[in-house]
Amino acid sequence: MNRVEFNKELERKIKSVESALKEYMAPRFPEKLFEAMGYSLFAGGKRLRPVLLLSACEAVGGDEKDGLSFAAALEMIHTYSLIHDDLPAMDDDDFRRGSPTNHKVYGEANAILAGDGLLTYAFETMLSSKGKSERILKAARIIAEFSGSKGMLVGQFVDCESEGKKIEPKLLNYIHSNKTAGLIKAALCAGAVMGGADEDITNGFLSIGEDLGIAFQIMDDILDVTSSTEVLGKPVLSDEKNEKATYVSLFGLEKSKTEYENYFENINKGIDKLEEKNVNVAFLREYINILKDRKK
Ligand code: GRG
Repeated sequence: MNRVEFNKELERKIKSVESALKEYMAPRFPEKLFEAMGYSLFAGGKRLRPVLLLSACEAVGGDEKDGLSFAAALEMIHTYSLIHDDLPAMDDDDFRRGSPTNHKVYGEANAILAGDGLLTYAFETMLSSKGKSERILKAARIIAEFSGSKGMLVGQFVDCESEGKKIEPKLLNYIHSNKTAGLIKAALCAGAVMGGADEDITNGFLSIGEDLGIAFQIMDDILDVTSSTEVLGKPVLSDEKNEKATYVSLFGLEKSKTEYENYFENINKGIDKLEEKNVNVAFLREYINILKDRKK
């Protein structure tokens, strides 16, 4: 797949996700609640998790329509997590995706409800999908676990509990293997399941998701100290403000960059293994390696 074909395909996938989200989020009563949910959902996210989900689904021979409602639902869950993470009780941030945070516009109570609304609506969306019910139930369960009791929620909890404390690298990895990698693993595994992958192939995606999630967090920590508010669309140096241990604060900038490279070496080995098992990894490989150079 050359760069022109890749760009065209990426654009097409993002457009599909945008129109699915627009359809699901058509205004309804109470309008203000759906407006608050849509405000953050359509604030300009990269749509990373939906694109990963669709790529995994197609890589194992599935069709885009098999994964689309799950891709949209996962973006709803991701957006809920950002709305709640920005609340005064958590990171207390004023800007996200280049705009004022949800609670700054709609007030704290409505922002909590908008997040709750996106989370519950995500499950309504997944479980209303058309397709093979066995796959739908399995993929919805994967997303439930990685968003909650075996993923993001647990990581966020331990992260909040660790604020202001000196933590060991092992705990930092535990936090991000759950918090940030949770939804990335959910994207790849649920996409694979919706595309009809067996256990062995799904586990291959799981291991790529684990490494990609941690690498994604390492870059987030690097950008927090090296980028600017204008580029990121959110405040920089926020980890220091919140007294959060990060890869950079624990290992320094240079070692964090080396670790980042190591994770990508592993990710590419994981992709090679899937390719050997006849998974069509062409788009996924290109996408993941473009993500490596992300600036925001
Ligand atoms: C509230 C249960 C709960 C969890 C919140 C994910 C999270 C947990 C908090 C966000 C903190 C953070 C900035 C983590 C770094 C990784 C991350 C999730 C970055 C944002 O994701 P992107 O870069 O954002 O995909 P866009 O805006 O492009 O969607």
